[in-house]
Amino acid sequence: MKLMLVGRTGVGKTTLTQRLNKKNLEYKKTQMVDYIGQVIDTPGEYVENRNYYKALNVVSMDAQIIGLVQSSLDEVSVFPPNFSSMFLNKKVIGIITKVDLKSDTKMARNFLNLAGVEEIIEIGKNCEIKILKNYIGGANEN
Ligand SMILES: Nc1nc2c(ncn2[C@@H]2O[C@H](COP(=O)(O)OP(=O)(O)O)[C@@H](O)[C@H]2O)c(=O)[nH]1
Ligand SMILES: [Mg+2]
Repeated sequence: MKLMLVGRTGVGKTTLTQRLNKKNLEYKKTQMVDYIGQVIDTPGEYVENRNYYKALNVVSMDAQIIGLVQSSLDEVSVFPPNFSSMFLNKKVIGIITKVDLKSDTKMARNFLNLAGVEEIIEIGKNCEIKILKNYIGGANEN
């Protein structure tokens, strides 16, 4: 299954993409949509600027799971209420990053629930990402 990551610049989408692909964590700002293995890493601009929502929607066609990525540190959210409804027939999950820096994820959970995610997964620098690996690796359908 393919997982598309959506979230503002700096939340940790590329870091997670590289971890899921066991790549070296060399820093790289995503300028375009990156297809790396089963992960689609999208630029922050796609969700920061509503003019790009259409592009996000087109790219989402290749994915079965959409991960809305929110940092536990952020006190604002780029996701409007019910943002998940824009992805028809997709499993939309929330991913909270940087829980190693701030373990209180109440605010991030609230933002993601408002956006309409089905489920929330918390990750941090040294924590396991097995659940996400299972999602994309699981049945290995395409
Ligand atoms: N402490 C901590 N730092 C993280 C985590 N995820 C990403 N970062 C850092 O956040 C910064 C931005 O990450 P990046 O993956 O480039 O974000 P992107 O713009 O969403 O692709 C980098 O310095 C990462 O090392 C995390 O879970 N914990
Ligand atoms: Mg990036």
